[in-house]
Formats: sequence, C-alpha cells, structure tokens
Amino acid sequence: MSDFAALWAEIAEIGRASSGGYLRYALTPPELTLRDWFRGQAQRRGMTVTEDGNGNLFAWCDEPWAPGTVLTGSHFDSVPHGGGYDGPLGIVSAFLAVDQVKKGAKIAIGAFVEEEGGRFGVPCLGSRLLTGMITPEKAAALTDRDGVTFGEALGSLPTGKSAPIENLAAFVELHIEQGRALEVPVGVGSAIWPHGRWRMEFTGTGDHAGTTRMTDRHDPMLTFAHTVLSANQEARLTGAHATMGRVEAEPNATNAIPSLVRGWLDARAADTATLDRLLESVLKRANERAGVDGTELSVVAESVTAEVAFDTELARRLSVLLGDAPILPTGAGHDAGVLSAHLPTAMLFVRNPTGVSHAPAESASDEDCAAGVEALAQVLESLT
Ligand code: HGY
Ligand code: MN
Ligand code: MN
Ligand code: MN
Repeated sequence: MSDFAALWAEIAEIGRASSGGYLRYALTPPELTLRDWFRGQAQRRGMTVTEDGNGNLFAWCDEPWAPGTVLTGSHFDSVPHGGGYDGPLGIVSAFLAVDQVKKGAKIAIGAFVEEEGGRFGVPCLGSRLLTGMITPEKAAALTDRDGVTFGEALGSLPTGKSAPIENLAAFVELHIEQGRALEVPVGVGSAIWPHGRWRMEFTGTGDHAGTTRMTDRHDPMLTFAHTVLSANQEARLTGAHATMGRVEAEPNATNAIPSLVRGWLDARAADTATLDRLLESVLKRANERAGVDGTELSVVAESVTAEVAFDTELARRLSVLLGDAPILPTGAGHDAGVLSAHLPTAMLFVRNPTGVSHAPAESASDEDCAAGVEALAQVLESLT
C-alpha cells in the first residue's frame, strides 16, 4: 500500500454516510474528529499546532507565522453527501509533502473552517475571517439549519483578521479537480470563475390544496418553478452555470399551497459580464412571473466572489517545474481564491476520472493522488 493510500485510509471512513458521500459539516463531530487527526499528524512530525480564533487550524514546521513561511492546506468540511476528496485531499497531501521537503523548511499546513458554507451559508468563512473579508460579528451571527450560530459553535467571537498573514510568502492549495478538464494526473490553476449564491424568497398565499380553484391561487411554488427554468435557459444560452439545488417550502405540507418558497441560486460564469447578464435576466423574469402569479419576490446575495486570476508568473513557473503541467481555470470556489487577494497564491489540481464532485461519485486514483503529493513537495521545495 502506498504512503498516500495508507494515510488516506486513516480518514476515509470519518463522516461517511450510507450514501457513500460525506456529512462533514464544520465544527460537528466528524469534522472535529478530522481536526484531532490533523493534530496527531502534526505532532507525529514535530510540528507546532495553532488555532487562529476563527476556527482555522494550522501546523507549523518552524515558528508560527515566521516570516517567509509557505502555507499549504485546504478544508475538511463537505457539502451534504459530498465526495471525500474535496478538501481533505489537500490536507493529507500536505502532510505527505512535508515529509519529503528538506528539514527546517518554513512550511505550514492550514485547515480552513466552513469552506463549503454547507452549515452556516457563507463559503470560505474561515479564510474570509482570517483576511478580514467578513467581520467577526457578521460571521458569529450566521446560523445553521438548527438555529445554532457560528459563534456558539466556535464557542467564542471569532478573532477576525488577527494573524500576521503578511508574513506568509505564498499559499499553495492542492485540490481534486471538480470538472472533466484534467487529462493528466496534475494540473495548475489559472483562475476561479466569478460566482455567488443568492437566497430568493417567493411569498404567496397559503391555502387548501383541495378547495382552492387554480384561478384563485397565488402560489409561490409556481414562481419558483419558472425561475428555476429561466435560470437554466439563460445559463444554456450564455455558457454560464446556474443551479437551484436547495429549496424550502412553508408550511411544506402535501395538502397546502405554500405561503413561502425559499430557493438558493448558485450562479457562475467564466467572466463577470456573463454572470451579471445571467443574474439580471433571471431576476427580471422572476419578477415578471411574480406579477403574473400575484406573488412577491425578495433576493439577498449571501456571498459573491469576484473572478480570481492566480499569479500568472507563478502558475507558469509551476507548470514548467511540473513538466509542462496543464494550466486550467476552475468553476469551483476555494480558500485559495480568498487568499490570492492577499499573497502570492497557486492551486494544484489532481485528476478526477469521473469529473463528478459534491456527490458520492467523486473519485481520484491512489496513483494520481501520489503524483499530486510529489508535485506539491516539488512546489513547496521550490518556494521555500
Ligand atoms: O462551491 C464551491 O465552489 C466550492 O466547492 N466551495
Ligand atoms: Mn467543494
Ligand atoms: Mn473544496
Ligand atoms: Mn383538512
């Protein structure tokens, strides 16, 4: 069994559901177990473990936050029934890469909290707090579906931008590729598509499903359904990606016309203009349909991420270092996208044969993952 396969096996069952996907929500038992695993791996290597007061965990080969440190790592949390590689692959690979880099190199490994936004609704919450892109107060007040706030889950008010991130020389995140673009084991990231998530609330008139004539209804599910179709049509027309994968109805009863339907639009595009055009069109059509249905619509942008272009020179250098590894963009958000506004940042992608992600079918071969570890070790060696 390869070093990678052996270390991977230590975490593969943590948080795994009968679906084969993972339920590793931030600061819940499975993710806390993975944090304990992280601490054990760090101690096994004589690394110093620190927490930054925002829920982010770090392991340091040298002094914490020593100037010139190169940070690598990713996240442990998953979307509901997500794949096992999205996040943890970057952390497991980091520990194995540290084993290969010369002793004394100033390298650190980070495990960022709530990257998926799967529990508290804002993605990259930990890296946004670390870089001051969200206030501790706003983060602390975010609630999960059981009404637990992030502050309660963390056990304190987050410390926000308190660590000297300016001391870091670079951040490199290794991540499984989440599309179908990578034909070789390892690639280098060029950009992250602009993207965001909008909470849309459709308000109508609750009523009896059996006694209310169709002409007398103000049914928000109808307006919602038209909005889903509009988003899908607009995305197909413009090459954007639009998804409404999460929906809630109140009172959510089979025999009651809903009074309210809440749906989240996840929209992304290769450039900002296309994304803006999609959004404008979907909101226009949704409001028009609300007029027809006699329903009301309110929209809240829960998080919007501008286009991220990674350091081109660094990406090219890494591509050459890795034997002309392909350089490719991603439609997925990452903590690297947040950190790239504050320090030189690069991403490495490991091939995903199914191309599926955020679902149990996400996959990567041990051979490709081992190639990813080698690549990360070479990159860390070259940067330190
Ligand atoms: O949703 C995303 O793009 C990322 O996986 N958090
Ligand atoms: Mn993800
Ligand atoms: Mn991820
Ligand atoms: Mn009844």
